Amino acid sequence: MAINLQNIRAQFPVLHQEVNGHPLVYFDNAATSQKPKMVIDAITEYYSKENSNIHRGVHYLSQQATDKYEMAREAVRRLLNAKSTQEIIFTRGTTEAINLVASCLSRSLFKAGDEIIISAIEHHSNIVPWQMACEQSGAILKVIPVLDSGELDMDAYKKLLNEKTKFLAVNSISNALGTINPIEEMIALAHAKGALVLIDGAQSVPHCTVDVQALNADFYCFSAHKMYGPTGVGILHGKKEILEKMPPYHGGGEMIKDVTFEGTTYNDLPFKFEGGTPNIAGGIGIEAAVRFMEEVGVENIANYEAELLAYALEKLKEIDGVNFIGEAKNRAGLVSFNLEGIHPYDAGTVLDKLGIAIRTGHHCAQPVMDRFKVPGTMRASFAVYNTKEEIDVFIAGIHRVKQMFG
Ligand code: C6P
Repeated sequence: MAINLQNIRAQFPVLHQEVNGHPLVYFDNAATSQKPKMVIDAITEYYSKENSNIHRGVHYLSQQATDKYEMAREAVRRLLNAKSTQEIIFTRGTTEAINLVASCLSRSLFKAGDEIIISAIEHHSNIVPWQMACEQSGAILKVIPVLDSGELDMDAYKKLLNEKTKFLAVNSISNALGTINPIEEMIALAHAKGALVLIDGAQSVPHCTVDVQALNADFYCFSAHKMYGPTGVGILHGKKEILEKMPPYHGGGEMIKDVTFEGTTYNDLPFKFEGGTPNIAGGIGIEAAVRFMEEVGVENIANYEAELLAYALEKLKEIDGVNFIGEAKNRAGLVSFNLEGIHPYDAGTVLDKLGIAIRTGHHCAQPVMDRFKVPGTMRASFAVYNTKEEIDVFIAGIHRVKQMFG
C-alpha cells in the first residue's frame, strides 16, 4: 500500500504555514518530528476532561487517566513486540533511559577493570552516562572506531570483545551520519562474551519496524518526540529478568511497596523504575503517536523515507562541492554534508531565510565531527510528511547558498 501523502500532510497543522515569507520546509525531523492532530487532540482531551494523578486515586478521573496511561504502555509493547508491559518503562526520553541503565548497573554490576564498549558515532547521551559509570565503578570505556565510509569498523569491534567486556551500548542509527549499524550481529557477538547490550533506538523507532524479541538486546530505548509524539517522554525496554535484578533508579512515590524508617520494599515492574508522578499527558500522547504510525504503516513509512533519501542523494550528487560526511551502504532517511568552503552555520542561516529548516552543527555528536575533521555538518532529515517537491526547494536553496558564498 502506498501512502496517502495529502491525507498525511493534512494531519500536521504546523506544516501549513509560511516561515520568512516562504512555505515551511521542515527537514529537522531527526531533532524532533512534528505532531499530528491526533496526538495534539489526545493531550488536549486529557487536560480538558481527564486531568488527574494516576495509580493513586479511587475517583473516576484518576481511573480514567490511569487506564489511558496504561493503554499507552500496551501500545508501546505492541509497537516493539515486547513480551510484556512489565518490560516497558516510561522515562523522560532516550537520555534518561540510558542514564537509568548506566546508573543502576554502576551500582550493581560494573566493577574496576570491567570493560564497557560504545562506538565512535554515538550521541553524547550514549557517551557521557558511560563515562560517568566508569568514573563511579572503575570500569574502562572502549570505543569502536568508525571507517571513512561512516560504517563501524567491525573487525576492530571483534578485537575489542573479550572476557572483561561487560556491556555494549550502541545506536541502531547514527543521528549524525545516518549509518544503520549491524546491531543484530553486534548483539550476538557481545552476548557470546556474556556481556549485556543496550541499543539506542532514538533514530530507529520513528522510521522502521523494531521487534525487541527478535533483536534480543537486553535494553532498548527511544524518545516519543522523534516519532510524532510529545517531548519529555520516552521508553526504556528491558528484559524482565534483568530489570528484576537491577536496583531502582529514583527513590520516591510509586516505586515502593512498603516504606518504614527501617527500610523500604520496592514495587513490581515496571513501577519500580517509575518513581514520582510521571508525564501523564506525554504517555497519553505516545499512545496516539503509536496509533498514527500504525495507521500509516511502519513499513510504508520506511519505504517512503527510503525513496525520499534516494531522491535527495541523487539531487545533491549533481551539485559541485557537496561533501558527504558518511556514505554508509545502509543508511536511514537523513543526509549529512558540507558545502566546499562554506560554514554549515552560514548555509543553515540562508536556508532558514528561505523557510527551510535543517540542523547545522555537531548534532550532539562532537567525536564524530572530530573524527571527520569538520566543525559541523548540514543535516537534512526526513519524515513521512515530507515530499520530493520540498527536496527540490531545498536543492534550489543550496544553489542560492552557493551563489551567495561561492
Ligand atoms: N538527537 C538530534 O538532533 P533525547 O534528547 O533524550 O530525546 O534524545 C537523545 C538522543 C539519543 N540518541 C540519538 C541517536 C539521538 O539522535 C538523540 C537526539 C537529536 O540528533 C537531538 S540532539
